[in-house]
Amino acid sequence: MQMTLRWYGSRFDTVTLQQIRQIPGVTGVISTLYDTAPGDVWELSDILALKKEIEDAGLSLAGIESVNVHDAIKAGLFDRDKYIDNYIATLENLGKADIHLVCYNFMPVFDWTRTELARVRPDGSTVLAYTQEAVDQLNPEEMFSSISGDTNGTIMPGWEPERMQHIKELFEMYRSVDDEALFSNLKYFLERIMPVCDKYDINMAIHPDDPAWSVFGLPRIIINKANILRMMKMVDNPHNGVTFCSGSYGTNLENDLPDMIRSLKGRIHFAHVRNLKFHSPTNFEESAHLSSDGSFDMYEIMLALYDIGFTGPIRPDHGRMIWGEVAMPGYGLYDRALGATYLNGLWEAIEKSHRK
Ligand code: CS2
Ligand code: MN
Repeated sequence: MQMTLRWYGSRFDTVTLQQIRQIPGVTGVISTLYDTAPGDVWELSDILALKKEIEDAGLSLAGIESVNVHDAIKAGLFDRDKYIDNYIATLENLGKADIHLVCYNFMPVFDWTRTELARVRPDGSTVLAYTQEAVDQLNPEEMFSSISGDTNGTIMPGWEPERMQHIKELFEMYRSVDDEALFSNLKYFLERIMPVCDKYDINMAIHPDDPAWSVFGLPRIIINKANILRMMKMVDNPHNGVTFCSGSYGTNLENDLPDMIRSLKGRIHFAHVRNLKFHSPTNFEESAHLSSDGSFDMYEIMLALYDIGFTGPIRPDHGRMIWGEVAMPGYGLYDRALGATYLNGLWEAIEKSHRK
């Protein structure tokens, strides 16, 4: 595996490439053109400039997170082909720039949903958290305003203010889209993009829905083993693969994470590894990565990745806010650096204990 960190680009991230370069064992970043909107064609020159900036700092651009999918594609609207053509043009430019990993998601309206961005833990750190009770009391249109005060002045991925202004229309767009329709819209999209992925050897890695159940009555399909295996089968091409995000699949305690990893052998192209601490099955917070700080056995997760021969990029996912850092919630430097170091330690121990 290759240890990486997510980086939003020098104009948007509080963390610098020079800082990332000093985290032992982190050799690359996962980045994006953060100022593009879903449906835009990414220019080759912009991609190459991003790549050069990263390489000049002594790191590699290990993949893109995310190339976001336009809602017309997810909702299966009449004009979806135009947006798929644009997506294909972006993939073509990424392929020309020698980039072979694209993370994306297929969640209607919202990307991940949290109800608190700065829950205070006993040690004084703050973390992202979720309670179903809070969601049940909220009108989806209020969701954004209820958390926007805690973003530390940053733009949260998937929660761009311009997008949130149109939230009513977005909900309207998905009114007749149920799980089956969403599956079939995903199949249509994948079938259209697979030829360009085959041509440039681009691994598409779908990110799970977070939390892994329906929120605000919206359909959600990338939530468990049965559904993800169905998706792998419905477009049976190795380029149709998965971002295995332990913190997202893990929101549903019925998901057996190591078992899911083993069942996806050969199709996991990217891994997000983080821990959650549950107070009840629908009240959880994003704890430190260490097993004992949360509810997951991180050793077993890393061992499962090792067992399937995982060689792709991996990254610590959301970190806590510690040591007075002010950054995009989940994306500060300090706790993600601790997470990367811990995961690297687990990996080293697993590798050495498997030496014949
Ligand atoms: C998130 C998402 O958990 C995560 O990694 O922060 O925003 C994720 O990057 C997207 O859903 C992937 O498209
Ligand atoms: Mn993730």
